Amino acid sequence: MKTTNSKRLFDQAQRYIPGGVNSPVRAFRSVGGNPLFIKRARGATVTDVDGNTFLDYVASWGPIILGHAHPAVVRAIQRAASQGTSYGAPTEQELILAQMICQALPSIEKVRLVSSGTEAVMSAIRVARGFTKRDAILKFDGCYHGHADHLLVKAGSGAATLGLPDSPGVPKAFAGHTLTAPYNDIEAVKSLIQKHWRKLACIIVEPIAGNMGVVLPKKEFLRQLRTLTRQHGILLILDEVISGFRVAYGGAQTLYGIKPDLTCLGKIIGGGLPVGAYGGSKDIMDLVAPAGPVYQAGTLSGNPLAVTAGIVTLKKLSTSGVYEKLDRRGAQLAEGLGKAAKQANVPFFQTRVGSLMGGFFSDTRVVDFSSAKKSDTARYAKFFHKMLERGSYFAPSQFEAAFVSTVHTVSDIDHTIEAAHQVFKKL
Ligand code: KE4
Repeated sequence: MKTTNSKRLFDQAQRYIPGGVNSPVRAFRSVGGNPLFIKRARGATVTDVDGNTFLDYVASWGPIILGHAHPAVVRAIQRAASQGTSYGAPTEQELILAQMICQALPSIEKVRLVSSGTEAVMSAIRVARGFTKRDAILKFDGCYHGHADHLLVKAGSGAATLGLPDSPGVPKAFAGHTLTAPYNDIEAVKSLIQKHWRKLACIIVEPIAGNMGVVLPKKEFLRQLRTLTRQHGILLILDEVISGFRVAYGGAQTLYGIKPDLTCLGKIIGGGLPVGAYGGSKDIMDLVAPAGPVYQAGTLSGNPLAVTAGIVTLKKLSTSGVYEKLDRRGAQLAEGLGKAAKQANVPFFQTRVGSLMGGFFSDTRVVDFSSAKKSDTARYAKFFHKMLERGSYFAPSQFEAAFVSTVHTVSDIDHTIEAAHQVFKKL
């Protein structure tokens, strides 16, 4: 596969951009080799600067649920751009998107739009601290909630991939307010709450963990979290930046019937443009400036282009049958990969909710970060490159997710499965 242009650009980029990328996981560090520079994308495929086209299962880490350059999304962005790109003033579009989010997720009575998932989580935690007047937070090992200082404590995703669970530059004092527990370990949560509940403002969790690979919540785990937090006046924050509008129109909270105090969103609600959001009950969200004293602001918050792309995307997702179709495509891919692994006698532990899925080269169940880390990441790296050579682009890290979109066809996925049958035999 010709990659000379990507290589040339990567060499140059490293002179001007740390690691040559604007987000660590893109650098292929955990799978080896050089990142592909993408030139364009359309539908289910991306094409790199050397003209190689791949079926895309990265989906820009989640946002591209309708496929790349969806005509309706592109037209809407073009129309919005012709009326200006940013005003720094309220617009009707922001009201429409806020209403759509509140209608989709009944736990959200009021929502604030920001420009990234990190900003959404950072702000939600600040509101939780302001509301409870407590300082400590509890997160789960291997969950990633963006790169705010107090969250880079045993984070998943890029931090785990780079082996920097406690990133330099995070003052001990900041990390000191962050308690951590193994994902799915309710007993560990109980003992931490017993000791610290008086200072615990919130527990933040990915209802379906997507940053240590995809790890599903044990039955009752989320419900037990909800009960324990309610008993101790601790707010429950569901970080649905990945799962929101991905696994269901109402996110994982609708799927699992959990009513959080605050929800963080991102990715899909911006239709591929920079966006984040956090929301919850009126009495909590009315603490946010200017309604209340908890300060949070943003030059490009509610940007007209991102909001327009988000509105069109959510409108498409709200039509009936979309999630059933995403689930069918997800099942086709997961079952195909599972069969290929089985026929090649390769241990492959799979997880899936709808069009969000993961696969670990592990012969044991993966239920948390320590079991995820036991998987054979070297084998994953080989899988990644061999699938790339055969035209399918998966996440360049074992600690990420795979996604299918509404425009991956049955034959696209069959093509990937055929490649997988060849690849698993060579792992
Ligand atoms: P952003 O700041 O990257 O928009 O969102 C942070 C974030 C928050 N919460 C969850 C559950 C997330 O998964 C993320 C970001 N996800 C990673 C990939 N798993 C972003 C990819 C990257 O870091 O380049």
